Amino acid sequence: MENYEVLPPSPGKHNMDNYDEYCKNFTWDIVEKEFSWYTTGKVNIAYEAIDRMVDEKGKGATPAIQYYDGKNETVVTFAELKAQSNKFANVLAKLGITKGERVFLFIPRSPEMLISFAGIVKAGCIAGPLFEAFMEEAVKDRLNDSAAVAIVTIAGQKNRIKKDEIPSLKHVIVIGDDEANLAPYEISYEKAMAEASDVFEPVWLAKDDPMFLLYTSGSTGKPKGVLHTHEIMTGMYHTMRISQDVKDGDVFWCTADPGWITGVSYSVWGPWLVGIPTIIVGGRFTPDNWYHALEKYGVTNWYSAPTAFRMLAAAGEDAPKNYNLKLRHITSVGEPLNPEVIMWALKAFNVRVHETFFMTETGVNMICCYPSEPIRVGSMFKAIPGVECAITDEDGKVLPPLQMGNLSLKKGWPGMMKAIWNNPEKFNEYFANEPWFISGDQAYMDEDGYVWFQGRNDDVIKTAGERVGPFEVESKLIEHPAVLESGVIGKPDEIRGNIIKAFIVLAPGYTWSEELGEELKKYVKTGLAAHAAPREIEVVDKLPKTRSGKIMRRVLKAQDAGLPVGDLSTLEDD
Ligand code: 6R9
Repeated sequence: MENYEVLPPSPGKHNMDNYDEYCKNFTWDIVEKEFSWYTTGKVNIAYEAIDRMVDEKGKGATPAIQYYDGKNETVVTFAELKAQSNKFANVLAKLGITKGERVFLFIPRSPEMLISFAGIVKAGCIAGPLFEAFMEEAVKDRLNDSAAVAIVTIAGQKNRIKKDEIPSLKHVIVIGDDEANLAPYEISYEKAMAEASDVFEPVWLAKDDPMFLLYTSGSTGKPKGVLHTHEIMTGMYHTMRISQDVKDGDVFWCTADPGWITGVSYSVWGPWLVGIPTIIVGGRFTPDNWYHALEKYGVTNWYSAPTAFRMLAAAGEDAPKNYNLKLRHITSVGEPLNPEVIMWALKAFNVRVHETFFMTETGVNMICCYPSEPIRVGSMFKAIPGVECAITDEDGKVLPPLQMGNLSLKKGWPGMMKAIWNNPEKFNEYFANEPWFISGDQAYMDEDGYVWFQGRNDDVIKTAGERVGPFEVESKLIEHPAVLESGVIGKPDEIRGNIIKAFIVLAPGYTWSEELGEELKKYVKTGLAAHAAPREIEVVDKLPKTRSGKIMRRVLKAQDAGLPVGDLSTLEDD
């Protein structure tokens, strides 16, 4: 057991002050009772998160969206969000789009992104949020895999949607375009919204009807569509209370983009479900912009990521002193939280940073530290009440304390993915050791049940908190005529956690140059997505491979770190 520092609980009152008792008495029923469907049987998250806030909870005039682009601010109240999302649901209905059909969102962070998301879900359709940095191939793959019928986008991004290559796609709804520029299949968002009625009865569903489909990367193959249901609202509500510690009067800001799971659960739906506004800060990240947003809104509860904290720390410990901040609870997700970040936050804000662990597949926070409990620096604490965590071996056997193994969660919590779109084999892989959901992460538990994260079990890369599959980057690189073969790894980086590094074998007739390197980076950036582009490229004569020809990325990683790689003359089996 390593040495670790212990930080005492945060001062003040917290939702989990009676941790032991709360855990002892917890059943999901306690959370479910908060929703109207518990008695009516009529389910739609958009009703619980929006309409009900207006109709039953007197929150019509409360802001639901506070959008700030660094200069201008837009506020959308719950009453306006109800009306606007009704309009958008009517736009879809008029197009003949019905329950269960896939409608994608390809919009930078903005009120329109959230309004259309809400409208899609209210209409009983499945929303497909896409990160705005995706380029045409990434967009095409996701729309084709899910047979999407419509997509909402902005004028500046519509050229990345190649409708001719997406047979299922019938409609492209464009925000901010001149009507003269619209193709016959394109619809002006503004015009359609102006013409639509603001009255719409939510399409009533069952708890396990699909709500959204979010594509995420694995270590092999193209990104997989993780399907979530309306039941995720129970997990969102629960974790907004216990993990994010949100109480009446709190101001909560989750900095994640709604194109990723943290954004969907905590920048969009989580705040609405507990009746508070979501704060959306548009534009580019700069320390000044973020500190300014924290001050402007008087943020008390802040959810962000280690890379962002490290970037802020790099701007200087004293930088926050220029701002009048009200922070009292900070949470972090997406990558390991290094002790330096926790120490920086203690100095800069006099607030601890609390780990939260979850995945696209788990939907909501699974393991987290609470403000009412001491922090063992480096540990993620324990699974939330209602979820059981264990460290298991290859056969699903639960391992004793201090043994490293698979971080596993007992299946069946509200918010767990329902399916991998069109890919039951992949879905079943997660549950090969029933009743455990296998995360793909490695961890151990100490004697007191605290979970200590140790890293991924596969080749998935976390760069600046974003999940990138090496296969996608490798595939893109070998499409370039200069690249014969490629192997892609995450290389440890002080700020970003990892950066993407590509090893390439050049095609005959090509020689390496700085220009070629730049060209290849740009090639991935414009073909796939900016965040997936390699920051480093190294030319090698050949790549280490298994007997069946699979690239051994673990060997590349070890070589790159200057670690022993074992005897490479012995080829490995898969
Ligand atoms: C929410 C999100 C999931 C993977 C996960 C793990 C890593 C998430 C973490 C963490 C260390 C934490 N991860 N939280 N690693 N400490 N607190 O990031 O979802 O993009 O699907 O990634 O992120 O490796 O398996 P997603």
